[in-house]
Amino acid sequence: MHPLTSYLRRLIRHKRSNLCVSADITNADEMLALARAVGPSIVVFKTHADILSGWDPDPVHGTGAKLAAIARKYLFLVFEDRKFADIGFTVQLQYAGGVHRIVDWAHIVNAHVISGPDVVRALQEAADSWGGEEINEDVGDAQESGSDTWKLPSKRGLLLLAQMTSAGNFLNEEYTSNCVAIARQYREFVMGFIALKPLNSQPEDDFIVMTPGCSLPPEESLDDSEFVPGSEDALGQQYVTPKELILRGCDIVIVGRGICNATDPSAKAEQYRGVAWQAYEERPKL
Ligand code: BMP
Repeated sequence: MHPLTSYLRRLIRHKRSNLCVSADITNADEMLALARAVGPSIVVFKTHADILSGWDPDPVHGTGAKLAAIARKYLFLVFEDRKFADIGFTVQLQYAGGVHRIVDWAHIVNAHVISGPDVVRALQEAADSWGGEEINEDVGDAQESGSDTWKLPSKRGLLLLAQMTSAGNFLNEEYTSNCVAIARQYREFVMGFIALKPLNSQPEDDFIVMTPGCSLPPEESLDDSEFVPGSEDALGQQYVTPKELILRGCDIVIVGRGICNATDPSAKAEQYRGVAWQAYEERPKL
């Protein structure tokens, strides 16, 4: 199993959380404030670094380093939703270079395999040659864990976009099964998928599935920041309830605007955590 997958599964049980908050906001300091506010309720914090104004590129005191420190304090993983999709040579530069130097601070990234399997090999090479500043850093200062020591694995992980939530997308069944085949080829780097359901079908498969397009039903939500499950936003995003996604077998639900735009994001994240965790506990165990 990928070391970050076993770490994440342990975090899920420890924090009683299957929640990833997606920071779909446009200012770097506000993104960091959101990470602190929702930190206790989540196991993954998803970013879109390229939508942020005010990104500080300083490798030691900048935005990425601050986010990584918040992640260590509250015990969650950082997932940069970069959706790499270019040729291998270019994605290596996009992953390790530029203003964001994503590999330095994001434990997890994702990629489309539309350009073929070498995108995965290229990202893996870049991850393997990363300096690994966080190598086995002791993050045991985290709250309720008592004497439990949390060793963050030094490896980076990748999710493949095997299915998408947007109406009319072109990721058909054949494409999805090709993603699974590529993931099996690169098990030491690929942790799992962005998908609408679990995709494990062989005994040795232990891929994580994270699923966006998640919204509380109106009777459970007092906030009008949310979209009604079964409906779409104005641009084709389709929603399902957290309960349904977890009962389907998804490991982690991803919530963006439902939490970011709520009047109290911290309370809202806690509400989503509770609903998703309850469904997880109700789900028959394998
Ligand atoms: P929201 O909960 O506000 O709809 O946000 C969903 C988030 O998940 C966005 O950041 C989007 O980029 C991401 N996402 C998605 O919605 N569908 C996909 O198929 C893949 C994604 O990464």
